[in-house]
Amino acid sequence: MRASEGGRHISGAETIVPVERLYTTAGEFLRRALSHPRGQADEVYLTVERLKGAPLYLKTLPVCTVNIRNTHEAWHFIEQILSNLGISEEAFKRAKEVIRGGGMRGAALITLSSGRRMERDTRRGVRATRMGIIPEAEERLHQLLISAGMHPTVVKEALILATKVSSCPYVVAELCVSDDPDYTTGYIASRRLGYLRIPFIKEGGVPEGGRVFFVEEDPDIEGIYRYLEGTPVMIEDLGDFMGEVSPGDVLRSTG
Ligand code: WAQ
Ligand code: MG
Repeated sequence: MRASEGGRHISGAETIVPVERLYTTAGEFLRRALSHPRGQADEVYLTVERLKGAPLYLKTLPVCTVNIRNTHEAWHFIEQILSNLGISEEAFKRAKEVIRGGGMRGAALITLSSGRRMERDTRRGVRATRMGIIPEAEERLHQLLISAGMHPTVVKEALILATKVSSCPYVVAELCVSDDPDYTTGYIASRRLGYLRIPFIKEGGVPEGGRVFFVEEDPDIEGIYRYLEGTPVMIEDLGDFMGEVSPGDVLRSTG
């Protein structure tokens, strides 16, 4: 689903569901498009297609929440952790520009050392699509998120997306800030570190957000698009949920 108002991106969502859940899912996506905190859509596109080929089955990244108290601490932590993952200052600066600018429907691809933008269309970005979760794992995830006090839909969808993206060859890390003005927790995800939730990644009331996928220096762009946009991925199992961790502990584990 993608929804816009006067050409401005409002909301997007994707999933893979069994045929009998199509009606419910389409209704939920439509409701989301029409009651989004970013504004009311005046155009909504729903695309439905049968899966071509068998999906890849993955387990979600392990999840933890970094104990952060304000936006300043959040960005200080992000800068350090990205640097430990081999991401240059240049690439970090470019990523901040993308996220502060907002307005993209997809993610930016930024090379980790020279900090170059690699998307075919830098206004749209690359969109991770064709990913879902099998009903049994979804039920368990839902219970886990509710008892951890996390937003069940937002975190479920972000974790599924981050798990697919982190499994893409050439992607080293992802940085995400919601474009929902009231959702102020973001994350960094990578194969090495898992899914690190970062509270206070932005101030409340800010409608800008975005995603950056940091990629190796000479990436196979065709291959990245084919995998992220084309290859179906289903979550079939859940990684650990580890609660809160201190920024220092995470940094020491990567430093
Ligand atoms: N593929 C690539 N980029 C996307 C996609 C996608 N499927 N969906 C959204 N984006 C980009 C786009 O630029 C959006 O503006 C930006 O990401 C933010 O999207 O554990 O809700 O859907 O509590 O607003 C993080 C949850 C939630 C953290 C992130 O993102 C937590 C969120 P949103
Ligand atoms: Mg959003």
